[in-house]
Amino acid sequence: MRIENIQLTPVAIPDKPLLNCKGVHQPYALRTIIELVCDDGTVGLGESYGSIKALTGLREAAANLVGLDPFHLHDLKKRVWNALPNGGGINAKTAVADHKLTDVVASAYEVACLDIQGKILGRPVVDLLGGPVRASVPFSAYLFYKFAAHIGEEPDDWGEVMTPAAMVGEARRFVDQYGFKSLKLKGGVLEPDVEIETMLHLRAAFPSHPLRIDPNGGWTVATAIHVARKLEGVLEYLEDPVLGMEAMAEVARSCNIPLATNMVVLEFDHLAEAVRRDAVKIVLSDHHYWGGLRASTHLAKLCEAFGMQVSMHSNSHLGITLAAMTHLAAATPNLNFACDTHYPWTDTDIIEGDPFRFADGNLEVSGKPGLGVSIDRRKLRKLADLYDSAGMIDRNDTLYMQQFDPTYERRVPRW
Ligand code: GKR
Ligand code: MG
Repeated sequence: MRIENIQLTPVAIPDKPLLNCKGVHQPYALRTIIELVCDDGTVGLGESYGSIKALTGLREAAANLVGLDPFHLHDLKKRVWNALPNGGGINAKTAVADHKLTDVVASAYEVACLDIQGKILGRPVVDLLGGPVRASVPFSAYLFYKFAAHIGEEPDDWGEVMTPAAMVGEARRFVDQYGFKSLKLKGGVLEPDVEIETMLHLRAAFPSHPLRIDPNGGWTVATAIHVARKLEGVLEYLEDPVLGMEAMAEVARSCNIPLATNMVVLEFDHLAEAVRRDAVKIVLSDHHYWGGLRASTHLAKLCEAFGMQVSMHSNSHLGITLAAMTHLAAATPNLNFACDTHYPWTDTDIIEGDPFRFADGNLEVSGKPGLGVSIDRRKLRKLADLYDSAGMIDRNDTLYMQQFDPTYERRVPRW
């Protein structure tokens, strides 16, 4: 059995004006939907970034994958590396972290190959990763400060969330609607003391929910230490308070909260330095750049060996990604934290049938062959048309923020 044809469809997902330390989410988040079609008609699905560099890399590698046996994942990696000799990163200059193009492309196609393998064997992807260690996977509410509306639009039904009290309202809605039992706040947006107050309000309103805050490196070392000391005993972990391994190590030495990251440990090569400097206690895995689902289980094993823990990172995404995350989380024994997900912020999907529904904050692991999801062609067309009409090829939260506030400057750290 061989891969015969590769379809790549860039899509634009309507998004909300969610704030982070670099600006505000634009009206659309970009993704690429991947379909690998085999000579026997089996189709493997994947989902990856939609930035122009990622899309171009996926396109450039596609021709090299024709003829690949979908069970031969080492060959897949070799073909991707051969197709992209100049590699490079995928993110625009306005991002604060970058991911290697070869890792991103190999990861995206690996998931689609595993979907094919599962379909051929009649087994869910979780079984290809060692089988489930849990029947359902806990996810965390992902809280954002937000503007009421996009430029030129009416307020969305979440309204403006720019105060500690309003954030408790947002969290309440997530908890009531989806049953999330863990809360993560995207920080680095408001004055650090207001963000501390927000966490304290959340603690008072949800006394038994584990809490985290992630300013994406938006704080100086001094600010991070100030925040960490105020929130000792309140947070389960503090995610990327500062940029860079040395700065993370300094913060880690000065507080009693474990530090987590999806910004300083992005590749296997970064793990050794993180361990040597004792800079992080928790690495956030993400199958979109760690090399796919199998490599992400290897990351978890390495973390265990080094006495670190693993959690799971998310960007704006659709249901194929969520299905893959759920299989991976179900097959990762030492994943002891609720996974991040942006999915509830996305009011639309391209999968057939109903979108995923979190129950008690959890998703059941599908027992269907492969990832257990299929594409609704009409829904895919709609988001592909949106991509064509949106005229966006990259994410730029800073540029969009300047439409709200022309004096806004991108500064990381900001506070
Ligand atoms: O969606 O604004 C956002 C997040 O800041 C996202 O871009 C990050 O990649 O959620 C992510 C994180 O944990 O750093
Ligand atoms: Mg993060």
